This record gives sequence, C-alpha cells and structure tokens, in this order.
Amino acid sequence: MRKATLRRTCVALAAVTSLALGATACGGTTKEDVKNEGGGAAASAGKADPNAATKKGLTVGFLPKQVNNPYFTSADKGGEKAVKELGSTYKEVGPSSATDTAGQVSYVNTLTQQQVDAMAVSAQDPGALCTALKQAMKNGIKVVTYDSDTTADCRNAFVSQASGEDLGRTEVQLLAEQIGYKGEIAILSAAQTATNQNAWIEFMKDELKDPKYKDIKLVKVAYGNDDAQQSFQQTQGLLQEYPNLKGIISPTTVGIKAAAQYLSGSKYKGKVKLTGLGTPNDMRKYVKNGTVEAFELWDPAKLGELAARTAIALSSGQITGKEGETFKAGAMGEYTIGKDGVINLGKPTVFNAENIDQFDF
Ligand code: RAM
Repeated sequence: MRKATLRRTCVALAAVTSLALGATACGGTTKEDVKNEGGGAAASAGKADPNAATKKGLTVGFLPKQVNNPYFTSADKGGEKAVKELGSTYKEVGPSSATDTAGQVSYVNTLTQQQVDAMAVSAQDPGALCTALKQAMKNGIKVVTYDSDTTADCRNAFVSQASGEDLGRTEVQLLAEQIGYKGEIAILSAAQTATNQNAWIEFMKDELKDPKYKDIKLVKVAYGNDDAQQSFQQTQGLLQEYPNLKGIISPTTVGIKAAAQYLSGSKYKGKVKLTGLGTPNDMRKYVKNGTVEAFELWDPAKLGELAARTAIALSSGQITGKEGETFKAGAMGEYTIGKDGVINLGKPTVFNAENIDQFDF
C-alpha cells in the first residue's frame, strides 16, 4: 500500500474505531522513511523477490526533459508500448523547454499528487529535482531516471542509454579519424546543467588527454539548449569565432541536426566535420549530401521500453535498485543492476552511408 493511501486508511480507521495505531503504520517515521533518507540505488524498502508476479493496473508517469523533442517522442512511445503490454496505464507530462527545471519539479509534484505508482524521469539537472523526487519515493512511488540521471540518492535506478564512458570516448574517436587527428574542435551541447551531456563531455576531455590527440585542440563548449534555433546560431557563432575549426561534436539529437543544417548550407559543408549523437531519420539527408560521415546513437524506443520495464519491476518488488539484482525485461532479455543502481541498455550503433538506410527512427 502506498503511504498516502496508508495515511488515509489510518485516519479513517482511527475515526471509526478509535484504535491507537502504531507509529510504524500511521504517521511518524516509518521504516521506509528511514531507508529513503540515505536514499540511493537502495532507496527501495525490503528485499527483491525476482519471482514476484508482475503487477498489473499500475500507473506509470513519464517525465522527459522536453516533450516536443522527437528523441523523447520515440523514447516515450517505447515506454508507453511496454507499460500497456504489461497491463498498466501510461501517462506523459513534461516541459517544452530543455532548460525549465522549475517546470520539471512541478511535474514531479503533480505525478506525486496523482499517486502514480512509478515515474520515469529524464532530468534536466542532477540536483534540482531531488527534493521533489525524494518526496515521491517517501510516498512509495518508484523513481527511475532514464537518459539523464539525477544524483544517485534521488531515484531508485537509472536506465542509461550506454556507458557514458563509451559514448564520450567514441565520439572523440569518430571525429579524430575524420579530421586526421589534427586541428581545432568544438563541442555543441544541450543545456549547461544536463547530467548526461556533462558526463559525456568529461569523458571526451579525458579521451583527448591521450597523446595520440596531441594535435587536436578543444577550443570551446557551446550550449544550444536543445533548441533548434539556438543550436543553429551557436554553430554559426563557433565558425565565426574559430575560422580554422576542423570539427564539431554535438552529443544531442537537436544540436547535431541544427549544426548539420547550418554546415550543409554553408561553405564549410564537408570541410568542417560533424559527429555526435543523432537519429538516423534526422541525419539521413546530411549523410547522403556529404555533410556528415558518421555519428552514433542507441534506439530511443528501447531506452523508453527498458525504463518502463524497470519501473514496473521495481513496483512489483522484483528489484529494489541494488547492485547485482537481475530482472527480465520481456523480449529485451535479462538485465543486471550495476553500481549506483545503473542499468545499461547496451552499446550504441554507429551510422554511416553504408548502414543508415537500415534504420528508421
Ligand atoms: C537530446 C537530449 C537527450 C540526449 C539526446 C542524445 O535529444 O539532450 O537528453 O540523450 O539528445
């Protein structure tokens, strides 16, 4: 029983029978509160029962960073499909701007008030949502982050698209090959606070420390806020400021598309290389017209599906979010929870002229 429900039952019971109910069941500090305080991946109370039946009739709320971003449309569709297949109800709420953390906080609070059973959240900021998410967990709501994490004690588990390290390093490797290991490069990111973007950028910087990149210089990290127009202008700005720029990494689907659009209509087309994370459907024409050689991504629908399946496994008690627990994610197979409650979807796919037509998302 959720705590909110528990509380209501307690009030009603006390009124009818004047029963003195123990502090553990009603009001006061429950065991769950205590466990949740330290929080983290182990914030879920109790022990996992991998053989517990999958609960039906749950409500799972998806809260992406940004609702009008095609990447999240695909991801959340994958979530919706899985939630429905498992006999539960899906809903989606979220801001239209990727830099509206206050909006995200109020959507968490709304989902909590609506007493959803679980929520899947892509966080615009690692800390801003924490108070609201902890409150949700205190109310017995399971919290899964997907795509972009909060700090670990603000959710039960994080469904990661791929290892952050792999993503950061491989994007540098892709660009380095394209520019012949020489020249100035820049990064065009999304929001300055985005947990996923910043984690990947740290790994890019670390990768660049390898002596094989000694002739490559990262001159700037620009932020297009997952807004098409701002990302386009930032790309233009980068080329004005650094006329010798040889390449750009844009680890955001909105950014890479806008940068490709700018480069493709400019004298830099094919000369300034561009890679990063994009969807095949957005990038197909830029690969075909010679603006982009290769970029990468995972399947966003699969990420959403895994987030949904994780949320329902948590709500069913099959997992609690602790390292080493395993669960079955339908046709996706079995997943194991790693350190800090992180579940990795798998390896990203690199898209280029040879394979891009095999993908439709
Ligand atoms: C954008 C968002 C999202 C990121 C993808 C690659 O849509 O910034 O968080 O994972 O790009």
